[in-house]
Amino acid sequence: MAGKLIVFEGVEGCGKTTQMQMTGEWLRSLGVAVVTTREPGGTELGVKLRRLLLEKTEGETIADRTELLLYAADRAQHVEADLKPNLKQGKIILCDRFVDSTIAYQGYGRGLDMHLIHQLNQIATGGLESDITLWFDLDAEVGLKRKRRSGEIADRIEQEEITFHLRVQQGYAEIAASQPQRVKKIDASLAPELVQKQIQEVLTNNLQF
Ligand code: Z5A
Repeated sequence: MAGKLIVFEGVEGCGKTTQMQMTGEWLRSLGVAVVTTREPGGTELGVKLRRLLLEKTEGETIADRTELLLYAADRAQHVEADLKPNLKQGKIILCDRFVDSTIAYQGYGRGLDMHLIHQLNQIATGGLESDITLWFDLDAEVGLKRKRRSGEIADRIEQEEITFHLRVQQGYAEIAASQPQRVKKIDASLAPELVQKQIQEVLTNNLQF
């Protein structure tokens, strides 16, 4: 495949969305063909799954394994209908969350079996991996505070207790330590311009546009 898949990962409020936009603008200014997408919700079906996954529901709670399967279904559709076609066309894809979110949230956060998660990720992606994953390293409590300050209504996962978010944060740190070639740490505690500077350095040093 000719294109490149660049994934943005991290805890809530780490600044992924802000930085994806800035990165897109920077790459376009260099004449690079860029598309942006996200999980869950990168396809029409995914938008419906995202609503099911993140809206708070009265009464019935979503079981952990159901949640895992819904994220996997979203990903399988995203890979087939969006990521693979764009990569074939040589596009640079900026993707808000991918397989490491499932490892961090459903694996470290929910405590689901890692072997099962890896198997499902494999099925959902058909083996597609990111060319590079930018991990926005930020204290989970700082991220949640940023989100609260933004005034957005907290979704189902954000409302989990702080220990859940701390496990997710730890998960990302372990993923990054185990795959330093693919996962690059970005200090997300700095001002947006300084975070963007790190991203541009990492992408310039690791990818050829
Ligand atoms: N999830 C899962 O469990 N398993 C999976 O496999 C997948 C996902 C794929 C939706 O993700 C949820 O799905 C997520 C994990 C779960 N859990 N929740 N909730 P999402 O990515 O759509 O939602 P999110 O993690 O809450 O991201 P977000 O709301 O889009 O936040 P963000 O992208 O990290 O940050 P932001 O929107 O750029 O910034 C947040 C605020 O901080 C905003 O007011 C900014 O102006 C401010 N900000 C941004 N940068 C800075 C800096 N540098 N300094 C200070 N303030 C800043």
